[in-house]
Amino acid sequence: MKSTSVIASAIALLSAVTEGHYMFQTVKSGSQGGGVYQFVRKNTNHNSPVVDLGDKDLRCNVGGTSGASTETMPVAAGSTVTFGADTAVYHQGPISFYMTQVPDAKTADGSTPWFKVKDIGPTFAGGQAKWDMSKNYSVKIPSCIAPGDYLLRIQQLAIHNPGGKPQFYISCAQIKVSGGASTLPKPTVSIPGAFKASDSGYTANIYNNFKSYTVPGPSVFTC
Ligand SMILES: *[C@@H]1O[C@H](CO)[C@@H](O)[C@H](O)[C@H]1NC(C)=O
Ligand SMILES: [Cu+2]
Repeated sequence: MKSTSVIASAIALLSAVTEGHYMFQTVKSGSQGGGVYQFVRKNTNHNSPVVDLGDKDLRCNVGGTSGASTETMPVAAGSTVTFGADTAVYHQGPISFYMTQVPDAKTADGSTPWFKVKDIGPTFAGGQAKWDMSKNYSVKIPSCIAPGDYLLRIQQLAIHNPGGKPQFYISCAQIKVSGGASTLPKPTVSIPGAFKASDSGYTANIYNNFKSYTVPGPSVFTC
């Protein structure tokens, strides 16, 4: 039918123009940081999302397997790091922060064990879910972890389209933690591997009787 093909081509056009997405480009901590892709590895996919649960690009996005041209930002353990995106997040879904300790943040490929530092899920009030859809998201670097190089990873999991595949929007920052202590963070997970197609927070339908939500991945490590 004619109307169907008109709709189909309209949808094709729409998905073509909406391919680029909000990208986390900056990190800041106190007076440190702020430059676009100074301390954050640059993706090469305009954040057209990663959707395959077995994809190594779930670690630091397409183009982010190393960071030779990315600087490493000094951060004291216990301080706050804020990511900034070029435009505010506009697909509903949770935000999570992960870290992995590495010998050298510039060359690390993200194959080392990751621990989760923070989740930002929805809040529920009056039967309505509210998602934090912002340009900036902050995380506190745990005060008890060992000093050294880490990748600090932000992940926004867009679940706005139940029935379609959830979409991962990711960036990794390179940081060098000073101070701290010697607590070994746990639990750790590998990426890919940490997210399963059967996770309730992956399959959730946010439009249908949506009253509670569990962010996918391991539990959050606290000191
Ligand atoms: C918030 O994000 C913007 C980019 O959208 C960035 O320029 C700014 O530095 C960020 N603020 C902080 C505190 O990181
Ligand atoms: Cu989109």
